[in-house]
Amino acid sequence: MNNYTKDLESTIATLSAKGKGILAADESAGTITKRFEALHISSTEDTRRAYRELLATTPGISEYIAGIILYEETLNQKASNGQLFPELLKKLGILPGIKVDKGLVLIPNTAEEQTTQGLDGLNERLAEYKAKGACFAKWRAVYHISNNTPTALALRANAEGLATYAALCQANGIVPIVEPEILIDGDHTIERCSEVTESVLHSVFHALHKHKVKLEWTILKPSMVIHGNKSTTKTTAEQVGKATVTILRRTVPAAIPTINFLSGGQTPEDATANLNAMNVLPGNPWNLSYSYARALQDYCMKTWKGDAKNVAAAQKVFLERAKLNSLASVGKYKASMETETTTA
Ligand code: 5MM
Repeated sequence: MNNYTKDLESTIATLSAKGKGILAADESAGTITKRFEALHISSTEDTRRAYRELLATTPGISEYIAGIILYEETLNQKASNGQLFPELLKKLGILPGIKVDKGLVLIPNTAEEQTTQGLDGLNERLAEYKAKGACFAKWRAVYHISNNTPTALALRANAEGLATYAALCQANGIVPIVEPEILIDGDHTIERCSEVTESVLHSVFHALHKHKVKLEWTILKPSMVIHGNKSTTKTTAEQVGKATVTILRRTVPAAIPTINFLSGGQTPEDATANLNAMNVLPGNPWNLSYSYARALQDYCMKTWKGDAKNVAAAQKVFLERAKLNSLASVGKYKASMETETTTA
């Protein structure tokens, strides 16, 4: 027990609420600039602020979104009404979170495998983010699938990073989102993805145990078990749902209250259908929900186009997409619910 027990319990209860998920709006300046430029939207501090404000202030969104992961720039920004984002979100019934990793670096002497940096000074940064209102945090580790990767070295380095970060978060009263992302890039089969996901999750939970991370106050944000985006063998939502739940049951303790998936480059419709397919399976001990960035935002950003006159239309598209994912998180989504509004 630490002084922050009440904070951690209250944050995890809010983020695990049935039918709700998390919005990842923590794209670093480089990533959001790439997304904006693809749509001919200029990326400035102000356009990034305006876009994040559009998402946060979507009328009714707190029914489907319990928390938003912010990038540090947004945590320190004021919305157009003069309120700082963390304050604005809390008033809207949404918990503010913060991405705390500092991106990926190559692991020398490997086939371009990567690990995540940002542990130096993290304790101090977490205390500062907590004082600024952040209730939860996110750290992403990345794994590449090939015949020879991920290597044991990459598994160990990334698991240690995730667990060190998670323990520091809890010591500062912040709920950690532990995000081991197995990239969808490649021609691998769903079977190979199953094998890799089992090894990755096993190594992550072993490290969390060694670092005495309290699983009851931890959120897992994994990728789904799915075929590679260049694979010639495609899989159905039912196959993805079953394969993902099979591996989660082998590796993730029931003490984890909620698993919130990343979308990882799947289409918005696939990410929703695949999540639904997991939730129609009986007997899952955890809440299975979403923490999508692209799958929640893609159609919304395309509708907005950087133009203030499109804000209401973009918010409508975002709300509809969030609603469909909320339905999928309780196994009540059907492909026939997709309309032109949800797909813009
Ligand atoms: C928002 O994208 C996050 C990574 O951003 P940077 O590469 O700019 O640091 C990423 O961690 C994201 O939160 C997750 O991958 C989920 O996003 P998707 O688009 O996969 O749902």
